[in-house]
Amino acid sequence: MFVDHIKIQTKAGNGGNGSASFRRTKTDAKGGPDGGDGGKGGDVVFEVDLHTDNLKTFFFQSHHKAEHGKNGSSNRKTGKSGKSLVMKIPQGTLVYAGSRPTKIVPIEAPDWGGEGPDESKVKMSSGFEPMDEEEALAAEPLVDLTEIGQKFVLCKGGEAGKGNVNFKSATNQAPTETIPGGIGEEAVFYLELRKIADAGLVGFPNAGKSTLLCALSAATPKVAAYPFTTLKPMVGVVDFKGFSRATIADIPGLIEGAHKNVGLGHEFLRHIMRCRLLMFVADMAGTDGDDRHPITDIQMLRKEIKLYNEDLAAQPWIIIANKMDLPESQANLEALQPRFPKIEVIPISGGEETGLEDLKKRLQQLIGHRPE
Ligand SMILES: Nc1nc2c(ncn2[C@@H]2O[C@H](COP(=O)(O)OP(=O)(O)O)[C@@H](O)[C@H]2O)c(=O)[nH]1
Ligand SMILES: [Mg+2]
Repeated sequence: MFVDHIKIQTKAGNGGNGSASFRRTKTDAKGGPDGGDGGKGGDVVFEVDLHTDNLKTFFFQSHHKAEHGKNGSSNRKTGKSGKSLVMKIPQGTLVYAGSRPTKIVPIEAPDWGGEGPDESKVKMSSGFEPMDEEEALAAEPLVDLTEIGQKFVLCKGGEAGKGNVNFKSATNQAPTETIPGGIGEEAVFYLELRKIADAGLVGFPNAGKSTLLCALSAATPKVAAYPFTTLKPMVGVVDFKGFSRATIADIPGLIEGAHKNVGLGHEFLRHIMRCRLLMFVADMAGTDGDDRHPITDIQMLRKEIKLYNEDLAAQPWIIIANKMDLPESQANLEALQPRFPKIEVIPISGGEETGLEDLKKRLQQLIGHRPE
């Protein structure tokens, strides 16, 4: 399963309460205040991870909480801070606010006991007011997470409470005053994985990918600036009849052994996942060497993709049978289709620009959409 957008709800830990306590020993029956501070609540944090390529973990669990801080105790003992929850997310994740904060008003309830404020005893609004998806996505994202290791705090943990030891003064030797721990933030977010294009071209070098992309695109394909990749995808916009279009990416780098991360293999595969449709371009004449044949070319490419990731292998794909202007191509086409009986094969010549109208019609049905 490949998940590229999802809604999540997160809650940071509450701060632990400060303690109200007085030193009591055999020799000192009326000791001063010794109530320690609470611990800080844990944050909820995103961290960009090289080995995470989609948002599927959030599909199975949409609510995420960090730990509460522990309460302070006598003997000036500070409560332990709550552990932050660090969640791994893929490069190119856009984070949108999905809620607005509302005011949290804790009532006075110093004796919460246990760990952190007991929310049933805290009078507060829910702390956030959810937005609907349309409203959330219309706004600018909060952050575009592009660097491996980059972190982003989604919800800040509550402040640590203060024990009565802090409130001793010349005029008050026995303060009972404490500050309860702060409430950890809670919020909703929409996550979206940046898509490179609607369709991605996959093929061996010289299969004719660049030529095809130029022939299909209204304007010359542009090198897309994707801060999260060292590959330089060329992205072209294909205009269809009516008010509809699609983007197609030519991402260089897929070679045999890509799943073992030879060359830029992994990087290629990670990014090709972000296309809705994979277009396998085959040189039907097998012009690129004596031992090359379009059937084995496609089989090898499919194998690379399967070995890398089953999710990627399950994504929709078609075969573009290219270079049909060359004499050997027709016989190879007749042999190819029965080998992939469930897969649509579209014969074209990118060089001669034949078959492109039929290809465009199919692409419109498969990936056409209104301009954004
Ligand atoms: N005969 C023929 N040659 C083509 C066709 N499409 C591309 N070529 C040639 O094949 C070579 C490789 O094309 P290119 O688009 O650079 O392939 P890429 O490496 O997959 O991007 C070039 O010499 C093209 O002129 C085609 O439909 N017919
Ligand atoms: Mg090329």
